[in-house]
Amino acid sequence: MLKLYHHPNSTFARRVRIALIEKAIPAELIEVDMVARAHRAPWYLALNPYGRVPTLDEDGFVLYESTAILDYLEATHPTPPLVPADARGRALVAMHMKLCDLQLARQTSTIIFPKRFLPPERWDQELMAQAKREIERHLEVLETQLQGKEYLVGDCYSLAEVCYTPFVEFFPLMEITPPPAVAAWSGRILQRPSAAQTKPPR
Ligand SMILES: N[C@@H](CCC(=O)N[C@@H](CS)C(=O)NCC(=O)O)C(=O)O
Repeated sequence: MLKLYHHPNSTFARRVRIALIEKAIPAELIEVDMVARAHRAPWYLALNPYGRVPTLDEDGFVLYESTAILDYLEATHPTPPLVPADARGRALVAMHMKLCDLQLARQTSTIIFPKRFLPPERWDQELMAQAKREIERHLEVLETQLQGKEYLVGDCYSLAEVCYTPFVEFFPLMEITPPPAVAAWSGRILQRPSAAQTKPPR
């Protein structure tokens, strides 16, 4: 049985929970009590030396990094597919997954971690404003790519959308008004049952 170490408020772990639901893969979800710093406890560091969630454990095979886990689930549970069949389609999905991490996830964390978990006097407003500008620039690129399309690649919901879902959730908290095609696309992906069932409590 597959085990997933996660936290309900974790954006990166949510990606994996979404894929598990989309693919109807049975898994035991183990909540790591991050408030109690269980992710820094020796037992957890023995699994994932970086002390982050998600971590997957399948009969002793341990894997961390959400995108690596998503690729593994796709390889081991190819139906229903979350990547296109052709090489170019797959490469485009990989490109979007990477760009989501580089151009949105990192900058989103800079803004939402303080907003969700720290009092305003501890916010680095300058850093947060810079992150917001970077996100807005990235959304302009996505806006162009999404013209006339419902999804980023091959016009099918894919791992690219799985990666983006937890981060587009926080446009309102980040006070970001996405351009129209990005707004429609985010609404579409947030409406999926897999997104609704994994919505973070906070
Ligand atoms: N690149 C990692 C990022 C994972 C990550 O940063 N997870 C956060 C929760 S959303 C975490 O565990 N943070 C705890 C820490 O860094 O101490 C992935 O894609 O899995």
